[in-house]
Amino acid sequence: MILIKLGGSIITNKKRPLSARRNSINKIAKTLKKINESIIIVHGGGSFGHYWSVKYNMHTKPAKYSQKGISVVKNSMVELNKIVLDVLLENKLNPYCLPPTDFVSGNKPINKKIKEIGKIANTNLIPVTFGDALWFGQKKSYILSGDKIMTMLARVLRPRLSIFVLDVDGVFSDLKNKDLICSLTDQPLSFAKVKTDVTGGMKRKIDEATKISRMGLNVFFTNGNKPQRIIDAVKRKKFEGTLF
Ligand code: IP8
Repeated sequence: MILIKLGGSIITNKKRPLSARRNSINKIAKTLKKINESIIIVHGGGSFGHYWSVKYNMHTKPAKYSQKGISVVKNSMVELNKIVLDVLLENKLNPYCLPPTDFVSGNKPINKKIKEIGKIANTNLIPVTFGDALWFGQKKSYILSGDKIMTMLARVLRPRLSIFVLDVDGVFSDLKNKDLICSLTDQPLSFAKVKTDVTGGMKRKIDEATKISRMGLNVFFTNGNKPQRIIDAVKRKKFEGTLF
């Protein structure tokens, strides 16, 4: 089983609110068609969910955010999800839409439901889920990142490979020179102060990827603008990106 996170920066244009990168999604879908293993897809919010989360000042910490905000963020994620599902269908893949409310209660994963997702993936359907605004209980809500969903799913399903598909080649040791770290071992990293999105950008991804790799599982960051790299990694040909 291959677990794939399509980052918001690769499936949307983060510089333009509410604009999907249909071409990129299409190219990635064509690539996924070449994988002969069960796949689960998680996608991020990009210029849909993040745009509205910022407008309504909503974050990953459960709090009493605007009710309107919850609705609007959720609605935008459904819209983006529909675009992803449509492109997958156009490419004759069989997406099976699963909003995170299907397997998360409050902020706790429901393991029985996650096991079911594994079974669905084994029947030639591709479960597709996404980061979302979720009800937490006691009038609180929060933004659940797709990166966190990756960890929830990996813990129960133990995929052979978890791939984070990004808009950059992988993790850079130096942002200016773009020095790519090809292999990350368990060493503490320090982060440059860069502007991130509401769920924490690259740092969040690295945190979640580290958690998954500590479960004894392989995690790989790669550039979705070069989708062949996804296939090369899946087919164990070569890893062009950052391997955890
Ligand atoms: O882009 C966050 O998911 P992420 C989704 O995977 C929203 O962090 C609603 C902002």
